Amino acid sequence: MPVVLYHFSPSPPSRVALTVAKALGIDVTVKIIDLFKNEHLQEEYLKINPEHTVPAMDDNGLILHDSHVIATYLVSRYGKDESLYPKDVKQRALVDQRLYFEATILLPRLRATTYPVFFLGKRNVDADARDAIYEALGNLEKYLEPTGWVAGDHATVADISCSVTVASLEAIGVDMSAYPKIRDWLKRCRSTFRGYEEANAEGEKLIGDGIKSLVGPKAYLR
Ligand SMILES: N[C@@H](CCC(=O)N[C@@H](CS)C(=O)NCC(=O)O)C(=O)O
Repeated sequence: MPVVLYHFSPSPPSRVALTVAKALGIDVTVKIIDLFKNEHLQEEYLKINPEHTVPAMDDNGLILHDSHVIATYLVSRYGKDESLYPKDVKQRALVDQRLYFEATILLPRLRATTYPVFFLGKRNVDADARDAIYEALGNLEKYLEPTGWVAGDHATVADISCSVTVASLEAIGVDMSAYPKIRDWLKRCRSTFRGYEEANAEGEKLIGDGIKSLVGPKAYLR
């Protein structure tokens, strides 16, 4: 039975799981959970993920519902080699560190500005929430300095996790002009991971157009 991904394309973490699956060439069945129609709050989905977030994954009875865990599981289970999630303890610790950076800094800072707009009727972006995004990007720019990848000397799942969220920040109107290393890395991520555009093009457009239509195209500019 193919791996099932519960997915909603505007959601960056959901696209992280799909991007990893496509990069690995895994046969996945995608089931859409439309957050705008509250499908994530239906009884049936709550049985799969009581935390009602996307993505979730069902691999023949193993259910996981966090993009970082899904990403590292898929590489460990289906990767032809370990390069996307190295087994070396020190290399892996660095990859984990950047995955946690995405989980605890990048995504929450994006979400702090988009969730209230999409779901609570807010129609602006607070300056402090906007500045927190730029602070995180400043740190990411530094992480990219040594090798051009976020963890170690080659592309890993941490690059997928961070780049999908950063590309979404760009799509909603965050100004990337001060971050040349991020801009170069985003381009490399798009061309390095097989299926990246296929997994992300629609969702980037939906989140970008959606947010810009509700708060205006310049809401994230300083
Ligand atoms: N840490 C989780 C975060 C997932 C998450 O926050 N997903 C959002 C969409 S971007 C969601 O499903 N929100 C619906 C809800 O919280 O009810 C992950 O990386 O998978």
